[in-house]
Amino acid sequence: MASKSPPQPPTPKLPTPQREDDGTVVLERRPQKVKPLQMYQVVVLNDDYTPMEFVVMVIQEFFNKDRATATQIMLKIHLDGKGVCGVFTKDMAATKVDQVLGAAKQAGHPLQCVSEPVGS
Ligand code: TYC
Repeated sequence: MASKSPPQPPTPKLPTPQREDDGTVVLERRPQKVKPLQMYQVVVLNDDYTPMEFVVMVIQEFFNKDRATATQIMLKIHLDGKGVCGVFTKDMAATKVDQVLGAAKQAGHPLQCVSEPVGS
């Protein structure tokens, strides 16, 4: 069955090229109207009680990292106090935070996790 094509973003209107007497083509600069999507980083925090192995498992499971990468990130958090596990849209970052906090709560660990806008 033929399905409807998804909605397309508006096509940007290009400035009309102006030709000077000497043949030079002048294009007016237009300000960019589409602002870049604000992305959010999911930051996991260190604590004194959550087992390292649990943090590695969480990073592997919810941030799709292999074991070696997850271990590196966990050790960075352990040493620096916090570390970025991934960068997402606002909704997806909130979902990741919920997943991490839910898994930690279920396992009885105090692991904390927040999302914050990238670049601020
Ligand atoms: N500091 C914890 C320990 O020594 C390990 C740990 C690492 C805990 C990273 C939380 O986000 C964390 N058991």
